[in-house]
Amino acid sequence: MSGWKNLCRLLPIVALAMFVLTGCGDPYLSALDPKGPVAESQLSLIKLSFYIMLGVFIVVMVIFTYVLVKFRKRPGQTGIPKQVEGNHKLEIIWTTIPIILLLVLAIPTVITTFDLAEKFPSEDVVNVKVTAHQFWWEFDYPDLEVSTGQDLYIPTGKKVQFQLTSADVIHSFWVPALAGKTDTNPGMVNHMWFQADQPGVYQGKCAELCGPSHALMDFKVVAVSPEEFDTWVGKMKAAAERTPATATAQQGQEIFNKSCLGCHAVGGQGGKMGPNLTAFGDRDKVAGILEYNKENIAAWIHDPQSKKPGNLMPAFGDKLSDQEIDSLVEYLDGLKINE
Ligand code: HEC
Ligand SMILES: [Cu+2]
Repeated sequence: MSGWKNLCRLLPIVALAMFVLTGCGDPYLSALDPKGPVAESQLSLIKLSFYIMLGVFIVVMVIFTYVLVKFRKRPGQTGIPKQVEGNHKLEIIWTTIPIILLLVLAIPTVITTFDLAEKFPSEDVVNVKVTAHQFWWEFDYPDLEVSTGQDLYIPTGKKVQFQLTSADVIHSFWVPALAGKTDTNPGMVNHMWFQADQPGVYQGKCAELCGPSHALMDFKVVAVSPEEFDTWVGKMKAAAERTPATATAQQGQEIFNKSCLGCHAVGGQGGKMGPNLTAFGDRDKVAGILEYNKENIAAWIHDPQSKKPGNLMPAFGDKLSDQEIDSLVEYLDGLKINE
Protein backbone atom coordinates (compact mmCIF):
# COMPACT_ATOMS: atom_id res chain seq x y z
CA MET A 1 0.00 0.00 0.00
CA SER A 2 2.57 2.57 1.14
CA GLY A 3 4.80 1.37 -1.69
CA TRP A 4 2.13 2.44 -4.18
CA LYS A 5 1.73 5.76 -2.43
CA ASN A 6 5.44 6.42 -2.77
CA LEU A 7 5.35 5.48 -6.44
CA CYS A 8 2.50 7.93 -7.00
CA ARG A 9 4.59 10.63 -5.43
CA LEU A 10 7.16 10.06 -8.16
CA LEU A 11 4.58 10.81 -10.87
CA PRO A 12 4.97 14.61 -10.83
CA ILE A 13 8.75 14.21 -11.11
CA VAL A 14 8.41 11.85 -14.07
CA ALA A 15 5.93 14.25 -15.70
CA LEU A 16 8.29 17.16 -15.12
CA ALA A 17 11.23 15.22 -16.53
CA MET A 18 9.24 14.41 -19.68
CA PHE A 19 8.26 18.05 -20.03
CA VAL A 20 11.84 19.24 -19.64
CA LEU A 21 13.23 16.59 -21.96
CA THR A 22 10.73 17.52 -24.68
CA GLY A 23 12.21 21.02 -24.49
CA CYS A 24 15.58 19.51 -25.34
CA GLY A 25 14.10 18.21 -28.60
CA ASP A 26 14.12 21.61 -30.33
CA PRO A 27 16.91 21.15 -32.88
CA TYR A 28 17.68 24.85 -33.05
CA LEU A 29 17.85 25.45 -29.31
CA SER A 30 20.62 23.08 -28.38
CA ALA A 31 24.34 23.51 -27.82
CA LEU A 32 24.61 19.75 -28.51
CA ASP A 33 23.52 20.24 -32.13
CA PRO A 34 25.87 22.97 -33.37
CA LYS A 35 25.12 24.81 -36.61
CA GLY A 36 28.31 26.82 -36.99
CA PRO A 37 32.08 26.71 -36.39
CA VAL A 38 32.09 28.51 -33.01
CA ALA A 39 29.44 26.24 -31.49
CA GLU A 40 31.26 23.22 -32.99
CA SER A 41 34.57 23.95 -31.33
CA GLN A 42 32.78 24.73 -28.06
CA LEU A 43 30.92 21.42 -28.28
CA SER A 44 34.23 19.58 -28.63
CA LEU A 45 35.24 21.05 -25.25
CA ILE A 46 31.91 20.04 -23.71
CA LYS A 47 32.47 16.48 -24.99
CA LEU A 48 36.04 16.35 -23.70
CA SER A 49 35.04 17.37 -20.17
CA PHE A 50 32.04 15.04 -20.29
CA TYR A 51 34.16 12.01 -21.20
CA ILE A 52 36.74 12.85 -18.54
CA MET A 53 33.98 13.15 -15.96
CA LEU A 54 32.46 9.90 -17.13
CA GLY A 55 35.85 8.17 -16.81
CA VAL A 56 36.37 9.53 -13.29
CA PHE A 57 32.84 8.52 -12.32
CA ILE A 58 33.28 4.95 -13.56
CA VAL A 59 36.68 4.48 -11.86
CA VAL A 60 35.37 5.90 -8.56
CA MET A 61 32.26 3.73 -8.68
CA VAL A 62 34.26 0.56 -9.41
CA ILE A 63 36.66 1.21 -6.51
CA PHE A 64 33.72 2.17 -4.29
CA THR A 65 31.84 -1.05 -5.03
CA TYR A 66 34.99 -3.15 -4.59
CA VAL A 67 35.66 -1.56 -1.18
CA LEU A 68 32.03 -1.95 -0.09
CA VAL A 69 32.08 -5.67 -0.87
CA LYS A 70 35.60 -6.49 0.27
CA PHE A 71 35.44 -4.67 3.59
CA ARG A 72 31.79 -5.33 4.48
CA LYS A 73 30.96 -6.40 8.01
CA ARG A 74 31.10 -10.17 8.19
CA PRO A 75 29.11 -12.40 10.60
CA GLY A 76 30.83 -12.66 13.95
CA GLN A 77 33.04 -9.62 13.37
CA THR A 78 33.43 -7.40 16.43
CA GLY A 79 35.07 -4.07 17.15
CA ILE A 80 36.15 -1.48 14.59
CA PRO A 81 38.49 -2.54 11.78
CA LYS A 82 42.14 -1.57 11.73
CA GLN A 83 42.50 2.19 11.13
CA VAL A 84 44.99 3.30 8.50
CA GLU A 85 46.39 6.82 8.38
CA GLY A 86 48.83 8.38 5.94
CA ASN A 87 49.94 6.53 2.83
CA HIS A 88 52.47 8.41 0.74
CA LYS A 89 52.08 6.25 -2.33
CA LEU A 90 48.28 6.63 -2.44
CA GLU A 91 48.41 10.33 -1.67
CA ILE A 92 50.84 10.97 -4.49
CA ILE A 93 48.65 8.95 -6.87
CA TRP A 94 45.44 10.78 -6.02
CA THR A 95 47.12 14.16 -6.23
CA THR A 96 48.83 13.46 -9.54
CA ILE A 97 45.85 12.00 -11.38
CA PRO A 98 43.61 15.08 -10.88
CA ILE A 99 46.51 17.36 -11.88
CA ILE A 100 46.92 15.42 -15.11
CA LEU A 101 43.15 15.47 -15.73
CA LEU A 102 43.00 19.22 -15.13
CA LEU A 103 45.87 19.72 -17.57
CA VAL A 104 44.10 17.57 -20.15
CA LEU A 105 41.07 19.84 -19.67
CA ALA A 106 42.94 23.13 -19.47
CA ILE A 107 45.21 22.84 -22.50
CA PRO A 108 42.49 22.36 -25.15
CA THR A 109 40.30 24.96 -23.40
CA VAL A 110 43.03 27.59 -23.50
CA ILE A 111 43.95 26.67 -27.08
CA THR A 112 40.31 26.91 -28.21
CA THR A 113 39.83 30.22 -26.40
CA PHE A 114 42.86 31.73 -28.11
CA ASP A 115 41.92 30.14 -31.40
CA LEU A 116 38.44 31.69 -31.33
CA ALA A 117 39.96 35.04 -30.37
CA GLU A 118 42.52 34.75 -33.16
CA LYS A 119 39.87 33.92 -35.70
CA PHE A 120 38.12 37.07 -34.54
CA PRO A 121 37.18 38.46 -37.89
CA SER A 122 38.74 41.66 -39.13
CA GLU A 123 37.49 42.00 -42.67
CA ASP A 124 34.58 40.79 -44.75
CA VAL A 125 32.30 40.65 -41.73
CA VAL A 126 28.84 41.79 -40.84
CA ASN A 127 28.99 44.13 -37.84
CA VAL A 128 26.07 44.08 -35.44
CA LYS A 129 25.63 46.15 -32.33
CA VAL A 130 23.45 44.29 -29.85
CA THR A 131 21.69 46.29 -27.14
CA ALA A 132 19.72 44.28 -24.61
CA HIS A 133 16.69 45.89 -23.00
CA GLN A 134 14.23 44.72 -20.38
CA PHE A 135 12.84 42.54 -22.11
CA TRP A 136 13.73 42.74 -25.78
CA TRP A 137 16.70 42.89 -28.12
CA GLU A 138 17.84 45.71 -30.36
CA PHE A 139 20.07 44.91 -33.35
CA ASP A 140 21.80 47.75 -35.20
CA TYR A 141 23.89 47.21 -38.33
CA PRO A 142 26.18 50.27 -38.21
CA ASP A 143 27.73 49.73 -41.66
CA LEU A 144 24.40 49.05 -43.35
CA GLU A 145 22.40 51.71 -41.52
CA VAL A 146 19.62 49.29 -40.72
CA SER A 147 18.06 48.38 -37.35
CA THR A 148 15.78 45.60 -36.17
CA GLY A 149 14.18 44.45 -32.96
CA GLN A 150 13.83 40.79 -31.82
CA ASP A 151 14.76 39.25 -35.21
CA LEU A 152 18.46 39.24 -36.10
CA TYR A 153 19.04 38.71 -39.83
CA ILE A 154 22.43 37.34 -40.86
CA PRO A 155 23.91 35.94 -44.08
CA THR A 156 25.06 32.29 -44.04
CA GLY A 157 28.74 31.40 -44.38
CA LYS A 158 29.87 34.84 -43.20
CA LYS A 159 31.33 35.84 -39.86
CA VAL A 160 29.09 38.11 -37.85
CA GLN A 161 30.92 40.27 -35.36
CA PHE A 162 29.02 41.53 -32.34
CA GLN A 163 29.47 44.46 -30.02
CA LEU A 164 27.24 43.75 -27.06
CA THR A 165 25.92 46.15 -24.48
CA SER A 166 22.84 46.76 -22.36
CA ALA A 167 20.48 49.70 -21.93
CA ASP A 168 19.61 48.82 -18.34
CA VAL A 169 20.66 45.75 -16.32
CA ILE A 170 22.95 42.82 -17.13
CA HIS A 171 21.55 40.43 -19.72
CA SER A 172 23.25 37.61 -21.61
CA PHE A 173 23.13 37.00 -25.35
CA TRP A 174 22.77 33.30 -26.12
CA VAL A 175 22.09 31.44 -29.35
CA PRO A 176 22.85 27.85 -28.26
CA ALA A 177 23.17 26.37 -31.76
CA LEU A 178 25.63 29.07 -32.88
CA ALA A 179 27.78 30.01 -29.85
CA GLY A 180 28.08 30.12 -26.08
CA LYS A 181 26.68 33.05 -24.12
CA THR A 182 28.19 36.49 -23.76
CA ASP A 183 27.01 38.95 -21.12
CA THR A 184 25.70 42.34 -22.12
CA ASN A 185 26.68 44.84 -19.42
CA PRO A 186 25.46 48.42 -19.11
CA GLY A 187 28.21 50.95 -19.78
CA MET A 188 30.62 48.55 -21.43
CA VAL A 189 30.99 46.67 -24.69
CA ASN A 190 31.73 42.94 -24.99
CA HIS A 191 32.78 41.30 -28.22
CA MET A 192 32.03 37.95 -29.80
CA TRP A 193 31.44 36.46 -33.23
CA PHE A 194 29.69 33.51 -34.79
CA GLN A 195 28.75 32.14 -38.14
CA ALA A 196 25.79 30.09 -39.34
CA ASP A 197 26.66 27.54 -42.02
CA GLN A 198 23.09 26.68 -43.02
CA PRO A 199 20.03 28.85 -43.60
CA GLY A 200 17.55 28.51 -40.78
CA VAL A 201 15.92 30.11 -37.80
CA TYR A 202 17.96 29.72 -34.63
CA GLN A 203 16.35 30.45 -31.28
CA GLY A 204 18.02 32.89 -28.91
CA LYS A 205 17.50 33.48 -25.20
CA CYS A 206 18.51 35.90 -22.51
CA ALA A 207 20.70 33.83 -20.19
CA GLU A 208 21.05 36.18 -17.24
CA LEU A 209 18.23 36.75 -14.73
CA CYS A 210 17.24 40.34 -15.54
CA GLY A 211 13.79 40.94 -14.05
CA PRO A 212 10.23 39.60 -13.94
CA SER A 213 10.02 38.79 -17.67
CA HIS A 214 13.53 37.39 -18.06
CA ALA A 215 12.16 34.03 -19.15
CA LEU A 216 10.15 35.75 -21.92
CA MET A 217 13.13 37.57 -23.43
CA ASP A 218 13.39 35.42 -26.55
CA PHE A 219 14.74 36.38 -29.93
CA LYS A 220 15.52 34.74 -33.25
CA VAL A 221 18.50 34.56 -35.55
CA VAL A 222 17.29 34.30 -39.14
CA ALA A 223 20.13 33.06 -41.34
CA VAL A 224 19.58 33.53 -45.10
CA SER A 225 21.85 33.24 -48.13
CA PRO A 226 24.13 36.27 -48.76
CA GLU A 227 22.02 37.27 -51.78
CA GLU A 228 18.82 37.15 -49.75
CA PHE A 229 20.54 39.13 -47.02
CA ASP A 230 21.46 41.91 -49.46
CA THR A 231 17.88 41.94 -50.73
CA TRP A 232 16.66 42.18 -47.14
CA VAL A 233 18.93 45.17 -46.44
CA GLY A 234 17.69 46.90 -49.59
CA LYS A 235 14.06 46.31 -48.62
CA MET A 236 14.63 47.56 -45.06
CA LYS A 237 16.06 50.78 -46.48
CA ALA A 238 13.29 51.19 -49.03
CA ALA A 239 10.69 50.77 -46.26
CA ALA A 240 10.82 54.50 -45.52
CA GLU A 241 8.97 55.09 -48.81
CA ARG A 242 5.95 52.89 -47.96
CA THR A 243 2.47 54.36 -47.52
CA PRO A 244 -0.45 52.66 -45.72
CA ALA A 245 -2.65 50.62 -48.06
CA THR A 246 -6.08 51.50 -46.64
CA ALA A 247 -7.84 54.48 -45.07
CA THR A 248 -8.03 52.62 -41.74
CA ALA A 249 -4.30 51.93 -41.84
CA GLN A 250 -3.78 55.58 -42.70
CA GLN A 251 -5.71 56.57 -39.57
CA GLY A 252 -3.61 54.02 -37.65
CA GLN A 253 -0.45 55.65 -38.92
CA GLU A 254 -1.60 59.06 -37.69
CA ILE A 255 -2.27 57.67 -34.21
CA PHE A 256 1.04 55.83 -34.33
CA ASN A 257 2.99 58.96 -35.23
CA LYS A 258 1.33 60.80 -32.32
CA SER A 259 1.43 58.14 -29.58
CA CYS A 260 4.04 55.55 -30.48
CA LEU A 261 6.74 56.97 -32.75
CA GLY A 262 8.56 58.52 -29.78
CA CYS A 263 9.50 54.99 -28.66
CA HIS A 264 9.22 52.89 -31.82
CA ALA A 265 11.03 53.55 -35.10
CA VAL A 266 9.55 52.68 -38.49
CA GLY A 267 11.56 53.03 -41.69
CA GLY A 268 14.47 54.88 -40.09
CA GLN A 269 12.35 57.40 -38.17
CA GLY A 270 11.37 57.33 -34.52
CA GLY A 271 12.65 56.52 -31.04
CA LYS A 272 14.68 53.64 -29.69
CA MET A 273 12.89 53.04 -26.38
CA GLY A 274 10.97 50.14 -27.93
CA PRO A 275 11.64 47.62 -30.72
CA ASN A 276 12.06 48.86 -34.28
CA LEU A 277 8.80 48.02 -36.07
CA THR A 278 9.88 48.53 -39.71
CA ALA A 279 9.14 44.90 -40.64
CA PHE A 280 6.68 44.14 -37.85
CA GLY A 281 4.05 42.72 -40.24
CA ASP A 282 6.50 39.96 -41.27
CA ARG A 283 7.05 38.71 -37.72
CA ASP A 284 5.70 35.41 -36.52
CA LYS A 285 5.68 36.50 -32.87
CA VAL A 286 4.37 39.58 -31.09
CA ALA A 287 6.84 40.89 -28.49
CA GLY A 288 8.92 37.79 -29.11
CA ILE A 289 6.49 35.47 -27.31
CA LEU A 290 2.85 35.71 -28.46
CA GLU A 291 1.66 34.05 -31.62
CA TYR A 292 1.43 36.66 -34.39
CA ASN A 293 -2.21 37.54 -35.08
CA LYS A 294 -4.36 40.66 -34.95
CA GLU A 295 -6.03 39.72 -31.66
CA ASN A 296 -2.67 39.40 -29.94
CA ILE A 297 -1.39 42.68 -31.38
CA ALA A 298 -4.52 44.45 -30.09
CA ALA A 299 -4.27 42.69 -26.73
CA TRP A 300 -0.64 43.77 -26.45
CA ILE A 301 -1.44 47.44 -27.14
CA HIS A 302 -4.34 47.25 -24.67
CA ASP A 303 -2.30 45.91 -21.79
CA PRO A 304 1.34 44.91 -22.37
CA GLN A 305 1.90 44.24 -18.65
CA SER A 306 -0.46 41.27 -18.62
CA LYS A 307 1.67 39.64 -21.36
CA LYS A 308 5.16 40.53 -20.14
CA PRO A 309 5.18 41.70 -16.51
CA GLY A 310 7.51 44.61 -15.81
CA ASN A 311 8.10 45.58 -19.45
CA LEU A 312 8.51 49.27 -20.25
CA MET A 313 5.62 49.86 -22.65
CA PRO A 314 2.66 51.81 -21.18
CA ALA A 315 -0.87 50.40 -21.58
CA PHE A 316 -3.10 52.12 -24.15
CA GLY A 317 -6.39 50.32 -23.37
CA ASP A 318 -7.66 53.33 -21.40
CA LYS A 319 -6.16 56.01 -23.66
CA LEU A 320 -7.36 54.82 -27.07
CA SER A 321 -10.76 53.56 -28.20
CA ASP A 322 -11.13 50.00 -29.50
CA GLN A 323 -11.64 51.45 -32.97
CA GLU A 324 -8.39 53.40 -32.71
CA ILE A 325 -6.53 50.32 -31.55
CA ASP A 326 -8.00 48.32 -34.46
CA SER A 327 -6.74 50.91 -36.93
CA LEU A 328 -3.31 50.81 -35.25
CA VAL A 329 -3.33 47.02 -35.65
CA GLU A 330 -4.18 47.35 -39.32
CA TYR A 331 -1.35 49.84 -39.80
CA LEU A 332 1.17 47.65 -37.91
CA ASP A 333 0.10 44.52 -39.79
CA GLY A 334 0.80 46.38 -43.05
CA LEU A 335 4.40 47.10 -42.05
CA LYS A 336 5.82 44.34 -44.24
CA ILE A 337 8.89 44.32 -46.39
CA ASN A 338 8.25 40.83 -47.83
CA GLU A 339 5.17 40.42 -49.97
C1 HEC B 1 7.39 54.56 -23.56
C2 HEC B 1 7.75 53.88 -24.77
C3 HEC B 1 6.69 53.18 -25.58
C4 HEC B 1 5.55 53.73 -26.17
C5 HEC B 1 5.04 55.16 -26.06
C6 HEC B 1 4.97 52.66 -26.94
N1 HEC B 1 5.69 51.51 -26.80
FE1 HEC B 1 5.34 49.76 -27.76
N2 HEC B 1 6.87 48.92 -26.80
C7 HEC B 1 7.72 49.58 -25.93
C8 HEC B 1 8.65 48.63 -25.39
C9 HEC B 1 9.74 48.92 -24.36
C10 HEC B 1 8.36 47.38 -25.99
C11 HEC B 1 9.08 46.05 -25.77
C12 HEC B 1 8.43 45.33 -24.64
C13 HEC B 1 9.11 44.00 -24.38
O1 HEC B 1 9.03 43.14 -25.24
O2 HEC B 1 9.67 43.88 -23.30
C14 HEC B 1 7.24 47.62 -26.88
C15 HEC B 1 6.69 46.62 -27.69
C16 HEC B 1 5.72 46.87 -28.64
C17 HEC B 1 5.24 45.91 -29.59
C18 HEC B 1 5.78 44.51 -29.78
C19 HEC B 1 6.98 44.64 -30.68
C20 HEC B 1 7.67 43.40 -31.06
O3 HEC B 1 8.87 43.44 -31.15
O4 HEC B 1 7.03 42.36 -31.31
C21 HEC B 1 4.27 46.52 -30.33
C22 HEC B 1 3.48 45.92 -31.48
C23 HEC B 1 4.12 47.85 -29.80
N3 HEC B 1 5.03 48.03 -28.77
C24 HEC B 1 3.22 48.76 -30.28
C25 HEC B 1 3.06 50.04 -29.76
C26 HEC B 1 2.04 50.95 -30.20
C27 HEC B 1 1.02 50.67 -31.26
C28 HEC B 1 2.21 52.08 -29.45
C29 HEC B 1 1.39 53.35 -29.49
C30 HEC B 1 -0.01 53.19 -29.26
C31 HEC B 1 3.34 51.88 -28.57
N4 HEC B 1 3.83 50.62 -28.78
C32 HEC B 1 3.82 52.82 -27.69
C33 HEC B 1 7.71 50.91 -25.60
C34 HEC B 1 6.74 51.79 -25.99
CU1 LIG C 1 17.51 39.71 -20.05
